Amino acid sequence: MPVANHDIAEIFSHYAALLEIDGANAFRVRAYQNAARLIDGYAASVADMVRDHEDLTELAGIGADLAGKIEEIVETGRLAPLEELERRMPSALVELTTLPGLGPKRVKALYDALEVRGLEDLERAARSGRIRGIRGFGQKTIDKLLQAIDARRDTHGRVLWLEAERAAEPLLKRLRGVGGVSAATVAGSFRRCKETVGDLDLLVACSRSAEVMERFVTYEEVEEVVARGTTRSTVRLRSGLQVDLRTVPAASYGAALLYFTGSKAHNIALRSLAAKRGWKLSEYGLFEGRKRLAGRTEPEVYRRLGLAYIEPELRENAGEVEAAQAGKLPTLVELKDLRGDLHCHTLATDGADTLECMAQAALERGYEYVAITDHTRHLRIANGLDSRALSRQMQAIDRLNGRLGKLTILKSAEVDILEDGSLDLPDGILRELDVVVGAIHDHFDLPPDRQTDRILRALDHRYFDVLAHPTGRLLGERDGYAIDIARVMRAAADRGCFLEVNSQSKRRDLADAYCRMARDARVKVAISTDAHSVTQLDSLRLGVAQARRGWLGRGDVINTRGLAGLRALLKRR
Ligand code: DGT
Ligand code: CA
Ligand code: CA
Repeated sequence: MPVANHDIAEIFSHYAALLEIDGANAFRVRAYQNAARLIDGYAASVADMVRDHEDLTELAGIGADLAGKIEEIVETGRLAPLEELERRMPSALVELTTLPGLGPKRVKALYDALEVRGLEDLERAARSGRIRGIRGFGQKTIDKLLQAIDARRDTHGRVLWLEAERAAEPLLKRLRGVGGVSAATVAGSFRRCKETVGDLDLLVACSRSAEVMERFVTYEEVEEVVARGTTRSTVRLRSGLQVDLRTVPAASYGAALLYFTGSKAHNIALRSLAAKRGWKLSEYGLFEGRKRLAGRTEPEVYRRLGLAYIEPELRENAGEVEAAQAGKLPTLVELKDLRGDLHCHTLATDGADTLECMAQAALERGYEYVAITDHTRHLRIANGLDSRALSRQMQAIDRLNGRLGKLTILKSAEVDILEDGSLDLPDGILRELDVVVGAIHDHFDLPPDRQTDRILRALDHRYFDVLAHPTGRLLGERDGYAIDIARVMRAAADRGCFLEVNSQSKRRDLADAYCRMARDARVKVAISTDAHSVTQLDSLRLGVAQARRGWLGRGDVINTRGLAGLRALLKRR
């Protein structure tokens, strides 16, 4: 199997992180970080390029040294200098740097002074008070660290949805290739499109189970066969992810799919509904005594129970069963409803592709519009644009527009919301933009009322349109900043502003419950990718899944409008 771009990128970013802890030169660290981002977002297979002896130094930011390292990874699957470094320093230190208040320097200090080699050591050192002796570690910092360690433990062993998909796809393909298999899919939390997935639940409809099981347990990524049966097996993959496989005959596929999609709470609600009629619902079907009433497909089971079909994203027993009974389920937004993307970056700041490439990719995806939202000057690490640089980009957009078929590039920026709630660019240039997206990128620790006021002040700005990643959470890394989200929503509704549903796998921000709150507060959302490369434009489906989990319909989402309709919504200024 050729090495995937993503794997090369992970090795580089891991190497960069370890180098940084080791105190290496900042430019060197940056070079590996940039290379990781570039390769991860690159559309063609870098491994194929190596195989075809293409010149890797043609890629932006890749010099001869990096090119050599890429070749080494592609050819050997390893990187010798990284392994050398790992002999001196535990890899797990990298994870520690993602905890709040623990930069690379502090992690190194803890390692040198207290031999803190990972999360467990850190927790012990923090609880025992030994950490107090190290410079910069006051009780407040320690309390925060302990909280973060707890949060980490909660998500421990769960993976982001996108990682789960990456693990599932080759496995599904493998099982679909077995004779007699009529359907194979992933059920469980994955099918419900939760942000994170505990394990994968594969379901296969087939006539010959034994062969399917054999193909499953001999999959090359399997590290351990945890349990093996004739219709049910569990394995652990090399990545640590567990996978359950269940095989069923085609006649009960629908009932089994329903059962293994869950959630458990949803299943229980359905089962009690069946029981009220004297029926029994199980993974084998819906039965009256021994007579099967339904089971081949999911819609058939719902129909027989007197319910409208409930989409997997809604199956959390959060009112969906009652709504289905009353015929009051929302018609959920779909990917094909979206007419464009309102948040993406280019090479001008921290994106990996040029304006032209991003626009071309938007055109290829059939969009009517795409907003180019590069960062602004306050965000130095992303090379944020000042007014002059943004003006130049706007001129470039003017030159491109009209040459890209039906696509319109919207002038925009992801403007930093400064600590006092003012915007990072002067009104003169904000006025020229088609859409103003605003975001918080620093001072995450303000007290809740100040953080909320900061956002409200930004929303008050006459040119403000969309609040990007409204809570700033990063799944498995940090909670969102403390804000009064209900107040933010009321303010957005009053001012005619919009909230973003950010599609990045790690963000999924707004959370599903907040999407639902937004709908109740009559605030519309923009489903956007925040893409930093052409390939990331495809994560729009994750934002759609998130909006669906939050009960949002097409009408709740501004970028389901055509260009004229969108402009009308943005017109309040
Ligand atoms: P996860 O893996 O933690 O992200 O969450 P799920 O929802 O995928 O949970 P999992 O893998 O334990 O089970 C998959 C589905 O199987 C679950 O959503 C519903 C069903 N299920 C599992 N255990 C039970 C149970 O005890 N009762 C019922 N009614 N359903 C169950
Ligand atoms: Ca699961
Ligand atoms: Ca499971």
